Amino acid sequence: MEKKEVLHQICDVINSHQSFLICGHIRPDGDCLGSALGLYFSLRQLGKTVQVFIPGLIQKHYMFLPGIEVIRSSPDETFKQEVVIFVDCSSIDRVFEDDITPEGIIVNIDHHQTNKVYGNINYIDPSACAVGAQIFEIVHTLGLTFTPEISNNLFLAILADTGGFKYSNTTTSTFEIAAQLCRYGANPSWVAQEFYSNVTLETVQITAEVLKTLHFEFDGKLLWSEITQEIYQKYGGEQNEPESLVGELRRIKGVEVAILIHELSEGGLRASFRSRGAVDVSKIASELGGGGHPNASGCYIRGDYQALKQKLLDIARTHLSNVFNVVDSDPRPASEY
Ligand SMILES: [Mn+2]
Repeated sequence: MEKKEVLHQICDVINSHQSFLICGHIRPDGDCLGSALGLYFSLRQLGKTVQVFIPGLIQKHYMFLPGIEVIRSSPDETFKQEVVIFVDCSSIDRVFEDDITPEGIIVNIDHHQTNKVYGNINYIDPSACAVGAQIFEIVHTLGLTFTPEISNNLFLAILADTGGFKYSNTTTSTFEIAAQLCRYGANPSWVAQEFYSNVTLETVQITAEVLKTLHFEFDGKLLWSEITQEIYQKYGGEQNEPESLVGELRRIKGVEVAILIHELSEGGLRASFRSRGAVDVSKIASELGGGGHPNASGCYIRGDYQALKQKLLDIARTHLSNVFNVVDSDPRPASEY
């Protein structure tokens, strides 16, 4: 279906219903939060009844976002919505355990290639730099006023998912939308200052621990490291997770794939994968039950941490050997590079 047609379908559903539940994925990132809140203020402007549900912890450096206080970390059982709008969620189980589909018309707005197309209406656009850019189109099509609340939230969504306009998903349209948002009252220096320059000391200390133990393989093309529960416990827990650290690891010259593995307190692991482009890391994540983009993906698996870590690394090694035609991996300590 054409994008214009989907946009109009979504606007029709919005205009013809009164109560909405907006859902974002567990451990939300900037795109998820900014998109959900930008949409929240837009629906409120239309006089709709709206709730926002995003499970799990929200990191401290997002607390400046207008409307952040309306987000519920558990669903309100008494709320009966007619429409559920998922933002930035490749599958329903990113929000609801056991993939339980909530009541109502399901609208799925996402830009992940690996999206499971689970909605009654699906607006999936892998060419969109951020879901925030897709919400921009919706708000525009609805003919609403872009208030500073909407504009700052959508600006953060785009800033976060493009790595500050640095990643390959940054296009002419990204800058056009960002420019429009600034015209409508988004304040880029304020958003950037709040977002990038409010990390806790503990976050920096966790970063330092991770950087002490870097594992290079394949002649430096693969770099992986881990954050164990021991590290988290030493530095105030997972709310101090260094969010963009895996992206920093990818910056090291020669690194094609960077992997950061987090040990879960409940047993198992969560991992983020970043690629420079040659290796499609969404395929690695998919093999582990996760998903994402070709250059940025993730997975979450319960079980024995050490065993899962080895499995994950073996899968990653296979993908790297396929791309680079290297049979032998060459594990060397970081000091040799
Ligand atoms: Mn996103």
